[in-house]
Amino acid sequence: MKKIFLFGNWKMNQSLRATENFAAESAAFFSERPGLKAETEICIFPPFVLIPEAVKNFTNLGVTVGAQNASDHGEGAYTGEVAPSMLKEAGCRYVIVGHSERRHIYGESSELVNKKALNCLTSGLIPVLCVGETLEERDAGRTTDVISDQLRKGVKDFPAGAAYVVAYEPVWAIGTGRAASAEDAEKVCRLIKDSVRVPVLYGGSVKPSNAAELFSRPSIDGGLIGGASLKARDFFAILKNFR
Ligand code: G2H
Repeated sequence: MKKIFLFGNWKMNQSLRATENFAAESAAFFSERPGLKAETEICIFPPFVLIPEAVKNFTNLGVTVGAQNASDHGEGAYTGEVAPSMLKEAGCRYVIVGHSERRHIYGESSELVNKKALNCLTSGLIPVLCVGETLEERDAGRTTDVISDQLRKGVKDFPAGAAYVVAYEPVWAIGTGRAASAEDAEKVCRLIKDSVRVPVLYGGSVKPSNAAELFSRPSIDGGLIGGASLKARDFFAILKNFR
């Protein structure tokens, strides 16, 4: 049975109280299904300020914590930035880099995403490199080219054997309720897996009703889940429907 990655990207949501409640509901879920932890890698990506609270509450449940972004610089005079070394010290294991909201709202280029990813690797963090095409690119038949280009630039100069994860998130499926079909997602995830041979996640409107079909595809190792990760009930329903 393949190991499933269930990654919850909270984006700019939640609070101290919500983090505590989420942990309490997770504990209740795991006590009902004790075998599940061994088959899954669960990570929650809260906003920076909630990371210490998440680490405090989730670590003993076997749920890891990650960050949604990191600086391409080390410590220094970079107002508003957070260095990977700080995230590592705070207890993070993974860092999302190149999420489409960073690329499209904040204008991050593949070159910057690559610098961030390399900086995370140097600090012993596992980058979750996001790639994805826009609707315009898909309609123009450019999906393969766009994904290959983002991937090639994103992993440039990675040391051999570097630990990382790729998340395929078609931009048109993010937060829209319109997920890619399992067949389309599998096609792109296969393309990625054939080229980089690391875990590949699908993201974009994953929910309890479509997760089982997506995750049962051979090249999809799990999901990066936004909206449906905000409530523990929905997040674990995704897992329940699959396992
Ligand atoms: C894609 C995803 C999480 P959602 O951004 O990264 O969000 O599941 O809300 O589409």
